[in-house]
Amino acid sequence: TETASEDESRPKLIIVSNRLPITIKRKSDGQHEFTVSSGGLVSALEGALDPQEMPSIWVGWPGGDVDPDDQAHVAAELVAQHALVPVFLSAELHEMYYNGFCNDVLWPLFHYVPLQVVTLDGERKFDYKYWAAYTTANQRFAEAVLSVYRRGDTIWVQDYHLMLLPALLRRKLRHTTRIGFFLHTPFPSSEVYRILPVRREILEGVLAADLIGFHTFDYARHFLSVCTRILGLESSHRGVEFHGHFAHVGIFPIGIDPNLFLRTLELPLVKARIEELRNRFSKERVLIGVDRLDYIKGVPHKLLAFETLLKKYPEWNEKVVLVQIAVPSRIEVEEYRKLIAYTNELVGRINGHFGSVEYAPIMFINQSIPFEELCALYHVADVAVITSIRDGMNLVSYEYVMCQREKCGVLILSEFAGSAQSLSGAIRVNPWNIEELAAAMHEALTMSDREREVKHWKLYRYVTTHTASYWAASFISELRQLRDTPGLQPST
Ligand code: GDG
Repeated sequence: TETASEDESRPKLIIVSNRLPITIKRKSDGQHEFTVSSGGLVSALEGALDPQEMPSIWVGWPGGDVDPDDQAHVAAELVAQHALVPVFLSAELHEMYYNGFCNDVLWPLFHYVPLQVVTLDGERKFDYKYWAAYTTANQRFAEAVLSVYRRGDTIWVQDYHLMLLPALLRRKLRHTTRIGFFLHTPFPSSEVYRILPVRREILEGVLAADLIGFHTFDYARHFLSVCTRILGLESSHRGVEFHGHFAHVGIFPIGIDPNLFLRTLELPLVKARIEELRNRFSKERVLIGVDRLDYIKGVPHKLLAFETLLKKYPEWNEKVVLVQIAVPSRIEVEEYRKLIAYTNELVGRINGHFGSVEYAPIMFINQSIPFEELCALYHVADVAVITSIRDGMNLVSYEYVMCQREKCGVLILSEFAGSAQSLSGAIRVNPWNIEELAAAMHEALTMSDREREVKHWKLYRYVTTHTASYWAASFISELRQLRDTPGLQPST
């Protein structure tokens, strides 16, 4: 792997995200073991970057607690072996920055869940101590970026955790340094965004970037209108000027790595598992749901609609199952614990009512499953059901399509997911309309072969052309081309 120290002179791309794509484990002999994870962003960047043309380095929180005595040599090893630069945060700072501000203030608000004044235990949701932690954490990231930055480097900041970072960096870097920012969540309408007590600070943080990217046209439009209404700035569809600096705004819908799914389905182990699952479900049709257990994913809506399907269309009793993978997520945040309790109750109620010794309508898997198992399940499922009440994009919808070349399964997709803007081959639903959602499940289960094929190929064409590496490559190339924007001095 190319590292900064091997070739200090060549301009590089510095990627910054909350979490580094790595897990660190301390072995019994005191040494550290690193496992690089293969998340969506990792494969997107792998496909998009040519290390010969531009080496890259990644800055982020390495996860867990690394003993302060070990930090220096862990950092040295990570940089040298993997071109990863760790930002160590104390457990307390991380808790307040990540759970307190990112996941309990920004995340709900960006998904149209307004802030509550107080929580059940009497604590305020928006508290300046969380905001202070967010500011401090962003400063730590800035210091780490600056420690590896060399003149000519390009910087790409990811997501809502780091919205102050563009401005913090800009203070120290000349204006010819290209800084990009991409938001993976929705950006809400101004009437919701304006609730945020630190709405100006967050906007000013992001506006120091040269290029601000969103998944969809609507998110970009909301952002521009917020700049006008809250900061009183003039904007055009191209972007917005703030303190003599022009922040370009662009739409870059993310995708997946389609070949990863095609390759995985060819593995003998996965083929064998598909056979097993086919036998297991020989008498039942299968609906599949795959979600982090987050309130934005609308899992209760899905369960209620499935219950309505069984009630209103009794012919499906004992003939259909819903396999719901619900990966536990952010369990330190109260809202997520309430969601787990409610979801468990619903599953119990529905299985209790419609189940028998031979049959349980819902298989609720409240844990993460291996990627190979996920692909096999996608492959055998007749229908995928995505009911997000808001979702920046939703990659599960793309992944299901890639695993359905043979069966041409049906995709039921919430109109509140970013991916609904582009996946016109899906049955699009409003997840709040439980009756309509149940009817869509029935429609999907009874759709003719011909219609399924037509819909599938529409979806397939989109997913295979709008890939993750296409996303990353277009963002980076647009960011770098801004060098040539008239009025800006060439970078030295
Ligand atoms: C955010 C935005 C946006 C899930 N369960 C298992 C598993 N997964 C994988 C899926 C998929 C990923 O997790 C989830 O991605 P999504 O895009 O659906 O959702 P978020 O995590 O909320 O991501 C979202 C995304 O950022 C990118 O910009 O699309 O809107 O909210 O890849 O396959 N993977 C394995 N086992 C599981 O049990 N191996």
